[in-house]
Amino acid sequence: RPAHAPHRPDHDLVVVANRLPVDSRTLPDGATEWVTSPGGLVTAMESVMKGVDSGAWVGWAGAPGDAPDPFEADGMSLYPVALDQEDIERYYEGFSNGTLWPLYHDVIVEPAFHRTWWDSYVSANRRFARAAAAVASRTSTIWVHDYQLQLVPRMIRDDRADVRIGFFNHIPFPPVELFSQLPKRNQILRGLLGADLIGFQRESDTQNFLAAVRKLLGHHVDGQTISVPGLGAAPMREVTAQTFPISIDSASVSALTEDPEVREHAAQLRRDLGNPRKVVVGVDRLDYTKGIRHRLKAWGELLNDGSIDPHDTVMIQVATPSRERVEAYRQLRDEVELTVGRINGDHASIGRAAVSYQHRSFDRRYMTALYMAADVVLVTALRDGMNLVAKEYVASRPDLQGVLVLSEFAGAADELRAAVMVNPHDIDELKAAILRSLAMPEEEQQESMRSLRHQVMENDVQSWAHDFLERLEQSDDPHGEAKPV
Ligand code: GDG
Repeated sequence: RPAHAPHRPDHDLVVVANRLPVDSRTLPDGATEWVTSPGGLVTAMESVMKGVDSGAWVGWAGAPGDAPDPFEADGMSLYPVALDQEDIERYYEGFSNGTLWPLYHDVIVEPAFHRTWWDSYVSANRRFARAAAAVASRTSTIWVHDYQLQLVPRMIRDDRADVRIGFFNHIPFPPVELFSQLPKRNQILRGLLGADLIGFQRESDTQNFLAAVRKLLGHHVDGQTISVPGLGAAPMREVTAQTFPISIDSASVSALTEDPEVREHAAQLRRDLGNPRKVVVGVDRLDYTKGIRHRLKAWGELLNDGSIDPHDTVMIQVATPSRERVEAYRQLRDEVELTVGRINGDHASIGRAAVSYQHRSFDRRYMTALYMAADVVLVTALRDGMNLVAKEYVASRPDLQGVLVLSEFAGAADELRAAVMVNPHDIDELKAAILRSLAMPEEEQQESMRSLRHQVMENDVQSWAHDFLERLEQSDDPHGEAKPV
């Protein structure tokens, strides 16, 4: 389609995601400033793109209105996609975060649905697809990310039959019994099946997707291979669904713990808290999937029971602001802050909080310091695709100290078997797990952390991306010839 791109740039890898890795922010003098955008996807892909010769990233720059011109950052080309206020309300806050997000996370809150949201989802997906197709060369690989863009693989395929297309779903894929509730469910499945390879976090996600394709579309599925009938006279295509558990840039997180300034931050943090005996930490986007309320309930009860002494044990909860215009997130914030207020009202002393609650984001170095200062990290998600915080904590403990409490409902539970596993819905079990972690002897901590580190250091985000892209290369050659290496 030369109309889109008279001079098609030659990118080896084109990443398509809802957000660019940087957000534009307009300064008071009208100038534009670029800041790293939040969330797990950007954290993961940023380091992958550093290893690619000619990488492009297509995504939204985080502000409504016209898209800024394409620009270069960190050695890659960024192609902003425009979203206006209505797109943001309907495509992003609406269908993506009001319909898909709760439905894909086990209906923890009730999904809402409006047909206008769907229409906007379709048109926004088309805009991302066109932008990606316009910057892909004949030998490019296009890698589409996450639930906001599930129609994009098929839309690109319709436009550019000559490129390889991968899709990775960062969040869970629900059981077919839940997925079936989704209006437009078959369009979503067909959208995804435009890809050659569809990746999921956990084996259960892959199996749920395969079951949905079988039951709802009636396609033939053999192992992880789906036979997708071509349109008209086009031949049958083979699409693979496979599990690729995402990870973090483990070596660089681990290396940060050697940095004198980061070490000093960690020490200062404990001093600022009044040198408590134990520090317990939670780090989450303020999202109802993360189980923050369950965690606080358990913590509050432990203080009320007298099982924890607020004079020697402190909890820090970092709750990074997220989706603040979506009603369920406003409600969650109110409930969390009410609970924190109550706990502190009952148990804090002047000058020392029982729960130090931080509704803001910190830089990466400070986050590492926080993990280094944490005797226990609580990951109590009610449902989570993977949960990178769990892996970051492990990578931050080359000293082999510290205990990870991990929900079995986080994808990370499939790999991080040596953590203290919990069902966060069972408050008594959660309380017992916290007490056990606080009392765990050093040798036991070492043993568990050694095993966790082995897992996290061996399986980093670079190997995740490598495995995915290598598998994608093995899919049918779109040109019917060997691909130049
Ligand atoms: C989605 C899936 C999946 C948090 N607060 C701050 C901060 N963070 C960083 C964490 C971590 C990332 O954000 C959050 O990643 P998670 O994996 O915990 O969760 P989601 O944002 O929900 O991510 C998730 C992920 O995609 C990747 O596939 O694991 O299941 O839901 O890296 O450290 N970073 C900084 N300051 C903060 O205040 N710098």
